[in-house]
Amino acid sequence: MRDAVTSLIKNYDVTGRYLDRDAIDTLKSYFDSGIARVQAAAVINANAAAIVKQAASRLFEEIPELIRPSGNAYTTRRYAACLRDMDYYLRYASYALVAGNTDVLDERVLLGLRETYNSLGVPIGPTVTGIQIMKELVKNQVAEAGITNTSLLDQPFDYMTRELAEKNI
Ligand SMILES: CCC1=C(C)/C(=C/C2=NC(=C\c3[nH]c(/C=C4\NC(=O)[C@H](C)[C@H]4CC)c(C)c3CCC(=O)O)/C(CCC(=O)O)=C2C)NC1=O
Repeated sequence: MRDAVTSLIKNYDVTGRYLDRDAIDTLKSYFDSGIARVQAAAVINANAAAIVKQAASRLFEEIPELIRPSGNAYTTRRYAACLRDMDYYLRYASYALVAGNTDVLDERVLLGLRETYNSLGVPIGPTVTGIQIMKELVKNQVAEAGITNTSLLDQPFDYMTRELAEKNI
């Protein structure tokens, strides 16, 4: 599992280079955004349960078929599995946000996920919608907490949706 710093060092070490201008710029921008990343992670932590609950109810409002008898989130067990999955996406997004790197998402979340979803008939499109709804809710809450740099939040959520959606083709 890597973060912005360790992945940069690895790239330079492979070719035995000192940290050049580009490396310094990358590091500087990571450290400059560090406080905002940590503050946003704290907002997520303080509101995680509410964010998941709100995002799920918006998702089921937008796509009510999911919780109808033929839907994948129908039955209490599957409904709970769906909310648990959303909670996973939110929690790992907060890790990737602090790390400034999506490696943790590849390693812990996305590896083999699509195959699992396909074999269980969990629909990818609505999952992507659920992740995007959480991103919006988080960005709003983070902005309300006075953190202006909310675009930092795009990367982890967009990465998960891109990886899930793209490979579904
Ligand atoms: C930390 C990394 C991690 C992830 C991401 C993960 C996902 C994950 N979701 C699963 C199931 C599931 N996932 C869903 C999710 C949904 N159904 C819908 O219609 C919605 C679109 C969506 C919620 C947004 C459902 C309903 C199941 C149960 C499916 C079944 O058993 O039939 C399963 C199968 C095993 C199980 O039920 O626990 C896995 C492995 N597990 C992990 O360890």
